[in-house]
Amino acid sequence: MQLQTFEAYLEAYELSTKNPEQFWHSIAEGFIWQQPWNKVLNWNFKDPTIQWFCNARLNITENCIDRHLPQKANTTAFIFEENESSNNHLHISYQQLHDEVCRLANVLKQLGVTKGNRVCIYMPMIPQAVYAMLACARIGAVHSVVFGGFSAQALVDRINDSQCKVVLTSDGAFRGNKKIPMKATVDEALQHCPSVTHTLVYNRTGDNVAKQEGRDFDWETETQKQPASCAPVYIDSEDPLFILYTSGSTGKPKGVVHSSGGYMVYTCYSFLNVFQYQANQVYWCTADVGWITGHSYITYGPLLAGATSVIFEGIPTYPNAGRFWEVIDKHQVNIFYTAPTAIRALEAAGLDFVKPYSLASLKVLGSVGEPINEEAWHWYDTNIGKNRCPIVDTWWQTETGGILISPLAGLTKTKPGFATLPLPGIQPVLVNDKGEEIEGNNVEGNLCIRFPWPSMIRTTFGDHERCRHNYFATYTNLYFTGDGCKRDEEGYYRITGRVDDVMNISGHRIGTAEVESAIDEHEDVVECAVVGYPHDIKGQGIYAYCIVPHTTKTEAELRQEILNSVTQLIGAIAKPDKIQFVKGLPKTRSGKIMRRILRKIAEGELSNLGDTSTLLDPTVIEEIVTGKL
Ligand code: 7RM
Repeated sequence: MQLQTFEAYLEAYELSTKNPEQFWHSIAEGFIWQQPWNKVLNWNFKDPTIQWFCNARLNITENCIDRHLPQKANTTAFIFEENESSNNHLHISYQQLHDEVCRLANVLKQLGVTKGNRVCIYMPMIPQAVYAMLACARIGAVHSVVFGGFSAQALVDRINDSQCKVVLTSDGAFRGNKKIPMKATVDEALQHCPSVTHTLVYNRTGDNVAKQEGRDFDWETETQKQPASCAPVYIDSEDPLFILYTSGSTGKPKGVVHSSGGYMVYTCYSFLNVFQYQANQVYWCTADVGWITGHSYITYGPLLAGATSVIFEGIPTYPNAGRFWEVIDKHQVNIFYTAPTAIRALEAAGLDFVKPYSLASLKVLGSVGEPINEEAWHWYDTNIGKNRCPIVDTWWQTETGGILISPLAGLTKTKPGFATLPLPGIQPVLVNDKGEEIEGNNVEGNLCIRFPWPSMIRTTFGDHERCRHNYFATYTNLYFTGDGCKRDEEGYYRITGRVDDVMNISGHRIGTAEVESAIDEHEDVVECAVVGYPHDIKGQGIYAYCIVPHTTKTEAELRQEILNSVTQLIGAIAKPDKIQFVKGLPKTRSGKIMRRILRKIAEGELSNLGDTSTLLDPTVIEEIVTGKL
């Protein structure tokens, strides 16, 4: 399954495009299936219908855990590094992982959860979050992890959309020098979530939290009552494994649905090949389990590969900006996978925070979530990798389930800013706005994928039409990523960023429409428009233009209230960096806001606003430009 040379990659790539079914068939044979498939692939992008390993049955946790027990019962699956550095860090062996997951799965059963039921997971970055995902998968339940930074309202929207029955949470979370309430947020949300019958609350911070008799149960009390074994429930390869909500160009986040069999095969394959994980190495992905990176490359990929990984509860800058480097030395991390925004923030903090650490254990560095600028790439390469660790710039999406375009560490020659080449099985295509394929090298276009891969999105929960419309309708017979992309003279891919109304703030995907509708909730705001603009640390910042014709408040008061509204409706990650009050917005005669112009202004490209002749009232531009923040 693991490619050893660049030539082997080229060979695998060729086979994977000439005969994808044969290619994936032989990779899938490396897993435990309760029942084999009778057809590798059944698909069309018109509906879309995508089925991998048809009619096979499996349980992914058997592949993540049980399969490793004969050899690795005492091998560490996770090293838990707490928010506050301590010497009693926790090593969780594969056997312990097995026992914890089984006990929790038994509790879920007792709470009435059965195959196909949805379970919401709203947890800090602690091992229990991973146990929670696996416990669901153990019994065929579908998990929906909601990032702990989302607000009660965001939780309500996600719980109700997929009708979750149970919520797994904790009293609170440690985050740097702060304690973040979680159960209180869940309580607030559950006033509006009739589908939820029970919660299970893990005691992390020890804070006193309200318990509703009959509804809320204590995690440890309940798990301790259960036996440490639970037979895996076998499900169809195409039965859903999880739902993960992600932002698109409308105000309502969509529930991306991932399957079980295909997702298993691809996350394991991509993990082993991109990072070139070797037995006994220590791997650390700094993502939160609330994002797809946490799902595929903290929980499933590494466990499927039998790896040892670090789970980190803290933040990069607490107690100081040397925290990542301290943890790398402490646990002798070999493979380190993080986001450009973190790299830029730590670069800004200065090299004094890097100097105390040797970083000699590092072998491979990874980047994910947004384009990595060349400067950050070189800083990472020089100061962290000491010019001896390949950097894998991994391009992928919530919808793709796994890494699609990336160097294979040590095999593919890297180039700063380039995600380089597609993994085996991935057929990228660049198209122009008419949907015509742009062939050859040294070209630029919209990035699409021509052929299915095992971990791709199957549907958007409860709304298959939305899935079709969003990803498969823009260009006939292609999956459209929403990203712009260049292919250079040697065929290397460089992702240039979103071409739709999705922003990427510190690697978090946020729709402009979501932020707009949160701002519009303010009673004095009659209309607003939100765009992303370049930000030194975050990659993109949020720029909001608001029309407030009548108000009794000062601008400072209004700004604060708008920020509060966004925090309440979405979460602090979506707070605008800049709010400009304007009299009007640039609109076409048909009333459409011309974001292109607003984006240019926010970017500071004032001399080159493009064609403004179709504007209803060109004078608004002048006012906006004059008032630019
Ligand atoms: C994994 C993840 C997806 C969007 C995607 C891109 C951007 C992600 C890279 C990247 C340039 C990269 N999933 N993106 N990785 N852009 N280079 N290596 O981030 O669903 O949250 O976001 O992120 O725009 O479409 S996501």
